[in-house]
Amino acid sequence: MDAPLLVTVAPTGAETTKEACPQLPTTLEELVAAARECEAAGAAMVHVHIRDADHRPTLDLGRLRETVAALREQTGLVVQLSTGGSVHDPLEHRLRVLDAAPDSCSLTMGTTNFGDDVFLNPWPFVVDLYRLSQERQVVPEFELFDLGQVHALRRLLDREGLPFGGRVHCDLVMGVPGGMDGTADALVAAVAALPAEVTSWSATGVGRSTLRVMLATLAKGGHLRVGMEDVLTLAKGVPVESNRQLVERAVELGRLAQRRPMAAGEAQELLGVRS
Ligand code: KMH
Ligand code: ZN
Repeated sequence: MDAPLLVTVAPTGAETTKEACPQLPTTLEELVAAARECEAAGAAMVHVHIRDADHRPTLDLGRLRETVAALREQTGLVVQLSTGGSVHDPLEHRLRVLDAAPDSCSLTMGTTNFGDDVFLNPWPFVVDLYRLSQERQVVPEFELFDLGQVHALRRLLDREGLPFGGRVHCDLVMGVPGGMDGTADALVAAVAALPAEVTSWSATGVGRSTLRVMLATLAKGGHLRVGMEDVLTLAKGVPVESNRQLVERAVELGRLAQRRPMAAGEAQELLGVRS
């Protein structure tokens, strides 16, 4: 029987403007519609960044709560809120994201140069966020932008124990200018270094690394994250029109690798989120 494949969709992100990409889902209605389409196409988890009324990134708690409620009501997807936010969000606002009580939250394991900006994740912040996720019973997805962060994950688990739910899921975010390169070689090195406690992992390749990271991930038996947070073209000069296209492509490549898209219920079990 084909092995299950978790497809996570990251539909919006915090870096692309609505002006640059009008098809980016930035309103709650657009986000929910994209999530529903992506679930129908085979996604089981959604990684969420939200925008304000002017389509700018925000961590407004009221909007976050409304978003979690709408996604729970209108989809069966595992709802993961970003605690990374945008590179401009203060650390205390990023901690507050857990007040919106998502199923899962992203948790980046270290500071990364992010293009011309800095994505700040000092160790004390990582520990505070991790302890808060344990206390609030929110399952973290450890985001790993470089090999040093893989080692930092080992240190965190050694010192602070397992996450809520007892599973350890991480996502290799590859190809960010400042992080690890989006290549098969880098992926193999990162996977080889994952701590023994890791129970599942996915990867995403940013920009033009997206396809080679996807193919390398399938070859190594990992799961996939795709979406307009990470890539805006299907091929050179061919813009992505909807997140659904990216999920469909991931599901199709998965089928070729004899993997079947996991349903949301299976993803809950895989990740150890509250059901
Ligand atoms: N927007 C990036 C600076 C996450 O969601 O946790 C960080 C990011 C990671 O997207
Ligand atoms: Zn994100």
